[in-house]
Amino acid sequence: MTVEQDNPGKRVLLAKPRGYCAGVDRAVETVEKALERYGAPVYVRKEIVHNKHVVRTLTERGAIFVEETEEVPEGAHVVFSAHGVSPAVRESANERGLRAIDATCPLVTKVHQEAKRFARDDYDILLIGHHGHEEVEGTSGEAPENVQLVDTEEDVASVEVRDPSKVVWLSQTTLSVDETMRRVDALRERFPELSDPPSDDICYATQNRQVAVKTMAPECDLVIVVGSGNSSNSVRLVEVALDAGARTAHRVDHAGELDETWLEGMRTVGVTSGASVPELLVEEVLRYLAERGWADVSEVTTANEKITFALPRELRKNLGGARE
Ligand code: 2E6
Ligand code: F3S
Repeated sequence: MTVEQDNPGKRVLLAKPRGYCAGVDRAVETVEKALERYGAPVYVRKEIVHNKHVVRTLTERGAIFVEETEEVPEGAHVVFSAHGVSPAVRESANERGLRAIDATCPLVTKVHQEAKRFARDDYDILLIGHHGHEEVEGTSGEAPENVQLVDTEEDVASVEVRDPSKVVWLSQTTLSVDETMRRVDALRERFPELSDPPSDDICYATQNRQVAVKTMAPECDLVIVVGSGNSSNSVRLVEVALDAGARTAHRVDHAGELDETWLEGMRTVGVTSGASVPELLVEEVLRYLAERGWADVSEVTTANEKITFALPRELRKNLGGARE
């Protein structure tokens, strides 16, 4: 049976932008360059980015992922992940004589600077984000006395501030834009003088991937989001797709997790991927779909990203050797 007879109208809409953002690209390259320059092993505190495939590949090349700097041998190189660290983590690494290389995304660092600035001006800071996520732990750690995490609706109702005229909200970089604005509206009902952040905390990459998936979702019977389960921005893409009208949406780490039954009776399948996802994993999903009759792929482009970030300072230094 030919593809056409099998199911006319089978098509794939492929979101663009999708996959690696500038911060992830820089963080992954940081570990690769550190391995090249210093040799294995290079220690990495937490997952460099929230993607199983990336972590496995770097482990194979000699990276050792640890939960805390205490696990790193004294004097060794340690890379801080793209999600950022609190000053307490930096101090602990310093005390142990570790040679730290900071792969924190510059857009996360920007939120840290905002937290420090508002704390200096003695504001109460309501940080919208997900409980337990490494990024909010790092940002909160910049001003633990001033920052309170607002995750759920219940948190909006229970949070208390010292002076309602000196309150600002900041956020994690990888939240759903719409969901965040709902939290802000609810917070503003309680604190009408709530100040906004000086610039967007939800980063360009998170926003762009959500706009792309929102654009194609109303036409999709199924949206497949490639990304790991602990990747906040990837998980948000599933929610955004469903909110925007996709009939169904599923997240998979790789093509091996796709389920044939999801495709039954479907015509238009949307595909996208989170900011920490190598394109190779998307290509495997497209191959899986093509083998089942979804070979007609059209890209839905809502932005062209050009942004790149320079490598961390420690790796930009020219050692005068052949390696640079
Ligand atoms: C660092 C900061 C923001 O879980 P989350 O979406 O935050 O993280 P990743 O690693 O999946 O995405 C990239 C990233 C890194 N986003
Ligand atoms: Fe940075 Fe946003 Fe990527 S904060 S790591 S550019 S998802």
